[in-house]
Amino acid sequence: MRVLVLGGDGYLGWPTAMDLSMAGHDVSVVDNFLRRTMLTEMGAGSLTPIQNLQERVKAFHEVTGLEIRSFIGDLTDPSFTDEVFRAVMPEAIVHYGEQPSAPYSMISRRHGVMTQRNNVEGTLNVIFAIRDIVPDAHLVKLGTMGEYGTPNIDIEEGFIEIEHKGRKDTLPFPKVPGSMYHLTKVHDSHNIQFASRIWGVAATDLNQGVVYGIRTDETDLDERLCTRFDYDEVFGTALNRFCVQAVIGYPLTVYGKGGQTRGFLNIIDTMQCIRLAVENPAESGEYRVFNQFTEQFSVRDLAELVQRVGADLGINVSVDRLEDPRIEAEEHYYNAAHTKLVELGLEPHLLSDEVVAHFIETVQRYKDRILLGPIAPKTRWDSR
Ligand code: NAD
Ligand code: USQ
Repeated sequence: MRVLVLGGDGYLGWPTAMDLSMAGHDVSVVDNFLRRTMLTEMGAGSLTPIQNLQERVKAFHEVTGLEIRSFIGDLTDPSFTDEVFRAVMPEAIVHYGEQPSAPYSMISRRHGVMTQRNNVEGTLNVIFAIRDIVPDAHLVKLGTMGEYGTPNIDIEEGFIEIEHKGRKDTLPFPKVPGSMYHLTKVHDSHNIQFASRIWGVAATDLNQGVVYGIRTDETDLDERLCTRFDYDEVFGTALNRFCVQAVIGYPLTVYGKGGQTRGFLNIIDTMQCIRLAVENPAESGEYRVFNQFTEQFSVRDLAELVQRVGADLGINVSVDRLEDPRIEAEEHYYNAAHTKLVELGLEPHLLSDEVVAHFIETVQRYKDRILLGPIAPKTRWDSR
């Protein structure tokens, strides 16, 4: 299948492009290097020594003999987006190409507006390009579990059956997102569902949980193929940060009470989920939603796990309870359905002491590259 991976230079996009290519698909990627630019703005950088996109594509060809085409440009530019769609004529589009950080979107008014424009406008251009150029293509869009927030009821997969004043309907599950970034994913979901309803676009909205991990089958082939790995307060995610902190003896940064519970998945399972979604497409006019995570943990659970595994490895890990820089529930009910990808064939790689030990050992290889400055949380939800 001809697959276009938008955001193909990113943490998840680059390994996905390689994974789909190895699975026999004809892969092209698009990126404007926004992620690299934002890390420079934050004075931070990837733990892993990543190559530029051109070098990655060249190294992948040398190692596997396979070609990945690359297009450099901005999805918020409609003529660039249309040009890429006409050049590739994709049958499936995997859309990762957005600003993915909740803290970044909360730094200032400028960062919030930029995030909303980048994500919502880019996705609108993708929707219109599908409508006008490849109307039979399947859009696989990365959304987030954070669209739902933390309601005091079970979270369903996209839709909920409601009985109201004696009448029943199945409607989109209520959304209560926690940042300007998470809001963009809600706006995207509405726009994509509209495109399915009105123009018949086939779409899969993947409400993904927090991803952890650094290695996939393809990144292991050659060090030049490694993916980026961020651990700073703005772009690093919880477990990834905790493993880096453990390695350098920095007390784990648990925000508030640490009862914040989220869905998590290994980067290896992100690859599996995308392949399953691409190879089992939605029907024309269908808008389906999968909750993409394999298990749920509180931030406190994760810190305790890293502390225990650290002790087994002879590392003394301490845990710091910091004032929560975000405005969020620090203890709450959380029970989210996640069966649809398993029904399609997902075989989860669950978190265990061995997985964390292996993860910490991989981080140790790059210990000398860790910068201390960007680790402590500075971005506050209540800043002006
Ligand atoms: P990332 O920032 O590494 O990847 C996104 C890529 O898209 C970057 O390379 C960036 O340069 C590119 N991009 C952004 N805006 C663009 C534009 N306007 N035009 C062209 N390219 C653009 O982020 P990631 O962690 O790999 O996340 C990928 C996607 O998955 C995001 O949409 C994110 O919201 C979603 N997601 C990530 C996680 C996670 O834990 N990493 C969890 C749930 C959902
Ligand atoms: N947290 C800490 N300490 C830290 C970092 C985070 O306690 O050092 C807490 C946060 O307060 C939050 C939770 O851990 O309650 C998750 O935060 P995170 O930074 O790991 O993840 P989040 O901001 O939710 O965003 C990440 C990705 C985003 C994706 C989202 C999935 O960056 O792209 O959409 O995970 S979800 O959380 O399901 O919305």
